[in-house]
Amino acid sequence: MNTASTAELTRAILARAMELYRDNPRATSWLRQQATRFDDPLRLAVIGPSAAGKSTLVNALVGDGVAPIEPSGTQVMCFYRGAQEPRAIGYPAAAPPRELPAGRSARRLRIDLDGLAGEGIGRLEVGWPSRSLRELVLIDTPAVGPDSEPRAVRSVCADADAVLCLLRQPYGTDLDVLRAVHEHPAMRAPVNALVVLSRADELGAGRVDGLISARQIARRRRREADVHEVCQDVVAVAGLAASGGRTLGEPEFTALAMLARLPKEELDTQLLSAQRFGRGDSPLPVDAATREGLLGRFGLFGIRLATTLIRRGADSQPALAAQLVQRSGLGELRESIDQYFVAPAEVLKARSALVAVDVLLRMEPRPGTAALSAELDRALAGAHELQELRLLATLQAERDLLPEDWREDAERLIGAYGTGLPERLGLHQPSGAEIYQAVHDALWRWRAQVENPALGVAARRAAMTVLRSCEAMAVGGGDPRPAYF
Ligand SMILES: Nc1nc2c(ncn2[C@@H]2O[C@H](COP(=O)(O)OP(=O)(O)OP(=O)(O)O)[C@@H](O)[C@H]2O)c(=O)[nH]1
Ligand SMILES: [Mg+2]
Repeated sequence: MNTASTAELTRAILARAMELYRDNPRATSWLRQQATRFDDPLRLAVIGPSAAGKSTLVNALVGDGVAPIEPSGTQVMCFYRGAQEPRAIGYPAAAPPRELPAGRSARRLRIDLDGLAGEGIGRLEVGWPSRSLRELVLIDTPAVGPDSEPRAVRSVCADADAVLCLLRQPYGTDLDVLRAVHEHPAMRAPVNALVVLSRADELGAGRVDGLISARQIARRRRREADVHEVCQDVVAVAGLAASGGRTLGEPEFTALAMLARLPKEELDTQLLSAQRFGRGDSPLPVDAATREGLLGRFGLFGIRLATTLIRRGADSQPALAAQLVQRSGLGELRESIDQYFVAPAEVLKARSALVAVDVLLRMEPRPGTAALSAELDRALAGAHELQELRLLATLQAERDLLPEDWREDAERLIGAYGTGLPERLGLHQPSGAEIYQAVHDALWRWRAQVENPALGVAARRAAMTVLRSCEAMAVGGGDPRPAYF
């Protein structure tokens, strides 16, 4: 099955809106922007309160030191997109965009902001060569917390198709930020938000095994109703250790390996506090400037983790880098981003465009908007791919909604492991006949569940969505006998 139907429907609605507002240049330009966004990769905003670790996580995801960029000390929206060469464009609030000198050295972005001195900057666009930016545009955003105006929260998310909301505490009011994101009626269903328990090492009090408990907290939280209502998944990530791992240099590995050779108790004592580790008269066999550098790049926890991993056998720079990425939780976060955002990117982008048209119709009503608005509501409510995303989130959170075997079958059929026919059917390079048989079997299985009186209402509704996915496969799978179904 593909997502052409939702995408086509969206393009048609955009075209109708364009026609409706053809005499309004501001509205037309807004609509044109929405249309061109379809060709962009999915835009993912990293949001959260001050010092939550947003810029650090952006670096971890990009794999280089690109954030933060703060012209004259102000936080601005900063977009990172894939490019052949480093480049940067500043968008002053009241002047034309300006190209800024930008380059790369020692895996860091070097950017000259002098050309913007004294100007209020609206946003910055950075082009950066990174494999991770092929499928995503990442947005580093100014801090918003539970005390921020909902309008401020929505403005940092306005250009995003999906959000990573960083929280330092698993409980408390920080989730209110996500509630504000979902305030728009069309945004209610949380199909485009993940919560990241950032700085997860601090939840585990800095112990090397503390990340295990942070991960358990994340797992528990993702099943709780207040969280499930606003996001699809909760992942614990120690962002500083992750970004250190992704950008680990050979000299850093050498310094960490020298530390790892010390007797464990001796090193542990020196790692009790940043102050002790950084001391000028420290007995450690690594000079003060290098230690200072390691502290800034990895934090105390990152150094503890890295030296432990080296002792346990990660004895080369690539081995340690890979282990740091995995242990820090970044690997799991990437998997969630792939599953929830990258795989259904087309649907999420279509959804953003529909919501944007909806906003315009509400702000600038005129004859004809009511009919288009009704059509748009139908599109948002009826798009089957969106229903699949909602059901995936529900099945993740409500593990006992369906019996385990059925749940796994349902998750696969609605696209949890990929939206192509073989992935949905769990077949490797299937023949046409195998596809036909598997779709046919799935249809009968799920038709029976829809009518199964032993299931509750919610479970039967879930079964109905799965059945619709099976029906779509039957029609879209190239079967020459659709009448059979
Ligand atoms: N212990 C620990 N510290 C972290 C982690 N991630 C970031 N930090 C530290 O937290 C501070 C803030 O990190 P940033 O990445 O700048 O946070 P931010 O959310 O972008 O901050 P603002 O943009 O100023 O709101 C820095 O001193 C980081 O070194 C982490 O995973 N663990
Ligand atoms: Mg920042």
